[in-house]
Amino acid sequence: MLTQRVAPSMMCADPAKLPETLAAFEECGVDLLHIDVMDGVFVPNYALGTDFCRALRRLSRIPLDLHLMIGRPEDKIGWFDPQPGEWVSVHAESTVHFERALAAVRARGAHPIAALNPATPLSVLDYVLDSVDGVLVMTVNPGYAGQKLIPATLHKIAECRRYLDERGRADCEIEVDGNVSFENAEKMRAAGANVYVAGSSSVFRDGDIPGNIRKLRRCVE
Ligand code: S6P
Ligand code: MG
Repeated sequence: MLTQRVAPSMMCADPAKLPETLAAFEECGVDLLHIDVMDGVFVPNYALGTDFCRALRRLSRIPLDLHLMIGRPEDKIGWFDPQPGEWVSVHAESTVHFERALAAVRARGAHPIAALNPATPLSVLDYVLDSVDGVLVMTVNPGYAGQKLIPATLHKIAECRRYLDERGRADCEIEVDGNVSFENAEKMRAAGANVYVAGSSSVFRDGDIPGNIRKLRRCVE
């Protein structure tokens, strides 16, 4: 049985309130801090970088969950200095050296996660399954917070769970990212997800961060 994990999306956090937000996360037992790294090339937006990761490691003991939405990730993983126990997602669509990038994450003692855009078939995992600890199923197109769930991705989560179980990877985690509202989180959980990236649709909604985390946990426990 996989642990149900909550990973707030730091791109949605108010930078002016970072210390108190992190203190609330520690208090609530948040599992991972989701960091969206965007390079303006792989996705049409810029977001969070290496200095921000360094600052978070100083301010909090919660492991980082780096979501790399960048070209040539295999050349840049070291820039982020992934620490043992942290998670690093690499997009299958972002590199012709997918396995090399995942192996570079593993070499640093971090957890390699294969990230898939909504339109990307699960078959891209066929020859990298031994190199991953999890799959990040994007439930929106990457690039922005505040988008609407693409409904077909709910089936994809269920297919992904089946795909992994049939290949002896019941231990492989399924992370979901994009419009993880309270309502959608229940459906994602029913489909087989166990790691929830929580942004403007849940944890950062209406200001009550601890209340929102408790509510999200109730939806997925
Ligand atoms: C999107 C990014 C996500 C968002 C998150 C925001 O490219 O990977 O991690 O930050 O989805 O959450 P919400 O609830 O606004 O969709
Ligand atoms: Mg993300």
